Amino acid sequence: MDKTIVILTGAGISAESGIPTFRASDGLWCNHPIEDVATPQGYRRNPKLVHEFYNARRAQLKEVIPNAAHHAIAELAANWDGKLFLITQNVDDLHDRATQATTPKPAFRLIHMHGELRKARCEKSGSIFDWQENIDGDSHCDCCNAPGNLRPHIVWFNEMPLEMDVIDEAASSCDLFMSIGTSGNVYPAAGLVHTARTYGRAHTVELNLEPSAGESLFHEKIYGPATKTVPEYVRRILAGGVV
Ligand code: BJW
Repeated sequence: MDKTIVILTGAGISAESGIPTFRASDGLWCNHPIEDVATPQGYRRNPKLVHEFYNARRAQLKEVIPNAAHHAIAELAANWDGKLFLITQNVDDLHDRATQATTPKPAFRLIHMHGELRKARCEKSGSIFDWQENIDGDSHCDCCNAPGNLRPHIVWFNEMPLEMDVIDEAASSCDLFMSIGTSGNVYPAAGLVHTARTYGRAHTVELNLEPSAGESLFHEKIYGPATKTVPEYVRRILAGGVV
C-alpha cells in the first residue's frame, strides 16, 4: 500500500541559501523585538516598521536560490508514489521554486502554514494577492481599490496558522514524519510530531543542526547541515530503506 509522508520544515532548511533563521543570536529578530514585528498588536502600533521588516525580506528573495535540501525534497515529490505533504513554516518561496523545477506527483501538497512573503492580504475583504514589490500605507488592493488595507500575508503570534484541518489530518494518518530545520518552539507546528506519533503511529525523524525542543519525541535524530543530511535521507527513502 502507498505510504504517506509528512515533512515539516523550518528556517534551518533555508539557512544555507542565505536566509537567516529567527532564534540564532544573529537571526532575523536580533534587531527587532518579536512583539514589534510578529504580532497583530505590533502591526497596529507601527505598521510602517512592520512593512519595512517584511519588504526587506521580500526583496531578499530575489537574491537567494533553493539549496540541495530543497531540491532533494522536490526530487522526492517527483518520485514518491504515496502521498507527500510538505508543510513549511517558512514564508520564503524556496520550496515552491525547487518543486516547480521538477514534476511533482499529483498526490504532492505544499502548504505554507505561516503564510507567504510574496502574497499580500486585504484586511477588509480577506482577498489574497500575489505581491512582489513593497507594501506600504499607500498600497491599493484590487478588491476595495482603496489605500491602507493591505498587510503581509503572514501568520503572526496569536493568529491561526493556515490549513490546520488538512495539516492535522495528514499528521494523524502519516507513516513517516520528518522535521527539518526547526527549533520546535512554535505551536501548533511543534505539536505535529506528537500527533504523528500518537495518532498516526508514524516513524518520526528530526534532521536539524542541533537537538530541537521536542527532540525526545523523535525515533531517529540526525544532526548536521540540511544540505548534507536531507539529500542523504531522501536517497534512503527512495531506496525503500525507511518506510
Ligand atoms: C539548521 C541549519 C542548517 C540552522 N541545517 N538546521 C501551545 C503551547 C504554548 C504556546 C502556544 C501553544 N499554542 C499556541 C501557542 C502560542 C504561540 C506559540 O507557539 N508561542 C510560543 C512562543 C510558545 N503560537 C501562535 O500564536 C500560533 N497561533 C496559534 O496558536 O493560534 C491558535 C491555535 C489554537 C489551536 C490550534 C491552532 C491554532 C501562530 C504562530 C505564528 C508564528 N509566526 C512566526 C513569524 C511569522 C513569519 C515570519 O516573520 O517569517 O513564524 S514565529 C517564527 O517562528 C516564524 C517561524 O515559522 C516560526 C518557527 O521558527 P523556526 O522555523 O523553528 O526557526 P528557528 O530560528 O526557531 O529555528 C531554526 C532551527 O534551524 C534551529 O534549531 C537551528 O539549529 C536549525 N538550523 N541552520 C539544519 N543549515
